[in-house]
Amino acid sequence: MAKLGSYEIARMKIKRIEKEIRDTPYHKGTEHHIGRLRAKLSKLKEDLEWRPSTSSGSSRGGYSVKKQGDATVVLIGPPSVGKSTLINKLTNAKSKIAPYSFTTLTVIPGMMDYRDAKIQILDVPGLIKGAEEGKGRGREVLSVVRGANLLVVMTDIDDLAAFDRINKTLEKNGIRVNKLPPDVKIEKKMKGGLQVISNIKQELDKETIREVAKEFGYGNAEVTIREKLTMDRLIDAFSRNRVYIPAIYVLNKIDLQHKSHKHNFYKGRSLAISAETDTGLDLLKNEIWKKLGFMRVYLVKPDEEPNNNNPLVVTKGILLREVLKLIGEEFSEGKTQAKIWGPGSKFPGQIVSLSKSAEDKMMIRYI
Ligand SMILES: Nc1nc2c(ncn2[C@@H]2O[C@H](COP(=O)(O)OP(=O)(O)OP(=O)(O)O)[C@@H](O)[C@H]2O)c(=O)[nH]1
Ligand SMILES: [Mg+2]
Repeated sequence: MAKLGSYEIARMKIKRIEKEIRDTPYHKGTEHHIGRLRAKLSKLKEDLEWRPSTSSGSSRGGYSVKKQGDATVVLIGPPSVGKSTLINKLTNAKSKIAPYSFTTLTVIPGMMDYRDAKIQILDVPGLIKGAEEGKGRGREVLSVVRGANLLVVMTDIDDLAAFDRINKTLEKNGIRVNKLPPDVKIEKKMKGGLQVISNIKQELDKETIREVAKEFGYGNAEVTIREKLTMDRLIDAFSRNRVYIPAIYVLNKIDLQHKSHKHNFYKGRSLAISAETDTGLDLLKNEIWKKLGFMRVYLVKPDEEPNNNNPLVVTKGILLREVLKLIGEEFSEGKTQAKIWGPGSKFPGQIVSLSKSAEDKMMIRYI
């Protein structure tokens, strides 16, 4: 019998704990036991990520693409749903298209110019079942996904179930889609044991929260909770490998929709497009822009009338002070206020402090 590597041993441990969790009925009396098992499981999975999998062989090149532009969008979905067709339409990329699966084998980057922003889009190999175990370059694809600012999850009208399948794969890999991180602050202390502070009544009992914290190695810490936690969110709060990424769901090939009317089911949840006939592509670009939280401000030079000549792409909620920082030191020196026109101004040329928020299409002259 072949000797088991540490990867296989860890996977066996994971399987065993997963079984124990399945076999343990969940109620108040077992809650902290389950909490501990879940924490153990999460830690084991974290460790696995840093080890090479023997089953997927050595990592080949092509998967570490430099992030460029104002944001990076990763396009994922099952094989042959039209990912490459779409990236070729949205960007300058020339990704190979073919009527069979596994046409794209590495990461193909493209750049989309949209509303003065440069948005990088990455076309990756199709995600298949078992991706997290390395099938179909799955682990490499998932690691590219982790670096994304936004995911476009794509399938076609013949495989509506792919959305749920892919969501599960992402979840299993610690990738949280369209969710905010748990509102939990963990402060390590030198002594004093574990303090759990919550201003809301929690359904989980404090003992469970303490057990989980301990399992993650926090013996002395202050844990401040500001949301009602489920067990999943509690584990997420302590796990270091979680990422929180927004996503858009796209259903392709609606030009073939006579084949199936089922996609109505996904209306509201997904955007229906045809990459081949360009249907819905403008809507998709707008959705990408919105979901990235982008907006534009216009910088007005001291000697100029308000105008739209110098756009700057920024994210919503940014303060005028932060916009100034982005422009560079030589411009920001000595500037303490701003004169603004358009959205956000009470009247044209209003003078405001730099702690004001910027608004989409605001014209700004720093003074
Ligand atoms: N009818 C129709 N066919 C499409 C559409 N988009 C892509 N296709 C076709 O679907 C097939 C697969 O397209 P690709 O763009 O190569 O798909 P992919 O998702 O990149 O596939 P992999 O790289 O193998 O994962 C090709 O024959 C395309 O011409 C569409 O909107 N409508
Ligand atoms: Mg492809």
